[in-house]
Amino acid sequence: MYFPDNLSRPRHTAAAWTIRADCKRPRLSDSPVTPPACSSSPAERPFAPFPDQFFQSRQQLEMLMKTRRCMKTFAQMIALALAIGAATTATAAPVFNFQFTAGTSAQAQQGFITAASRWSNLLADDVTINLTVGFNPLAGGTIAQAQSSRSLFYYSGFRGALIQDASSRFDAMATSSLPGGGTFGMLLNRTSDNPNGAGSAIPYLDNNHSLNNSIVAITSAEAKAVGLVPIEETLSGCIGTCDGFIQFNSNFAFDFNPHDGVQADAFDFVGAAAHEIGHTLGFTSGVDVLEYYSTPPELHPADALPLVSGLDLFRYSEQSAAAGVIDWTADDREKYFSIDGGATGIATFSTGQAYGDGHQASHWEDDKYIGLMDPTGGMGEVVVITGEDLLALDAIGWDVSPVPEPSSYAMLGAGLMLLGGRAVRNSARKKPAGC
Ligand SMILES: [Ca+2]
Ligand SMILES: [Ca+2]
Ligand SMILES: [Ca+2]
Ligand SMILES: [Ca+2]
Ligand SMILES: [Zn+2]
Repeated sequence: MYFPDNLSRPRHTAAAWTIRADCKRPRLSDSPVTPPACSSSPAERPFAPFPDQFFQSRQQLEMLMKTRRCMKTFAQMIALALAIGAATTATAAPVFNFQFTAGTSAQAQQGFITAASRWSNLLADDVTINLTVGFNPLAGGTIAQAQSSRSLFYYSGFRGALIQDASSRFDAMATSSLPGGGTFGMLLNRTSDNPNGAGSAIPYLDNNHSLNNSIVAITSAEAKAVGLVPIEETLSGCIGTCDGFIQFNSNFAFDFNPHDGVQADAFDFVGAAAHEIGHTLGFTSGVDVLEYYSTPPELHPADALPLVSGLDLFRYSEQSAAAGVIDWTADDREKYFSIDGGATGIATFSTGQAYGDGHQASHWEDDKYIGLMDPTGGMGEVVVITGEDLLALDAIGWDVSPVPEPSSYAMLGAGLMLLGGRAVRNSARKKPAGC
């Protein structure tokens, strides 16, 4: 993938999730095969990533060991999200326009609509998001496929739009953490022009004000949320113009009604659909693309990868924060979400499938129960939007509605302090006890 000098949009490569038959340790692979018919013990359940793709071809499935302690953490997150949601009042909200692929069942259609309403109940941007969604038999072990439209913008223009759009105190922090002027620096690796050697994993500081320091790749839904006008486009599979295309595999077992819990042998359809929509809204990282193009002969120079996402502008590591820049490397060093220039880590991100922790960088760190944008979800697991998910979307351009009332506001602050304490400046990495 190489971009010409003019601002063309990135190419989208749909990848599919597949499951390789391996009862003890199921994995996703590129070869479509039949999902294993495993029986799962209460303590160790097969775990599937949320169905998505972001330019990825290599996917993995992992096991989850759930402890009571983790469940408690998760319950606390749910309580936090509910406390925020409870204060919702009528205001402007995103409108989700659905096109359904032929054969999508009524309950699946309703599942998508319910998932979207979770977002529109929490966001106040007066925008229309066009999604083509489907629930159909897909080949082999593919659980689902999804992709988002993106447009490239000059960083200076995007930053200006974010400043104009700022409405919460978190927005004020986030925008003031962004470098002024027309470019931003980053810690980077694996490019063909890495000064440590072509494709080297050793991070280097790229602060040379060139193309990849001047351009950001923003999902079209997120662009709308900050008042920018994205290129109208369609994606393979979409009906008409679309901001996202999401398709679930009807060969898998899904529970369409999470209100009474999710069946132990099924995936939470509404939660998974909300997760996919979350990517379309802009919870994504260009590091997944860097990974994809980091193996010879696919190596690219830095300027061929002007794909820093809105969320990546708040992606830091201890090392990048020390250098005053974001971290856009593909490796397994800890990366975290920060809206104060890296001083405070709010939550940790996944670090990549090929060179990181095995999960797409477009997610929170796996199994920390940070939020909906966790990379994996298990059968029987109910997944919900948390304060961390909302804070991330708030920072990248969404209006989280309403500005939380004092009680829930304080709760959000408490949540932030709690999470900030787990992070990042300590070189000693501490997992939450019991998880
Ligand atoms: Ca550069
Ligand atoms: Ca998980
Ligand atoms: Ca905001
Ligand atoms: Ca907005
Ligand atoms: Zn995902």
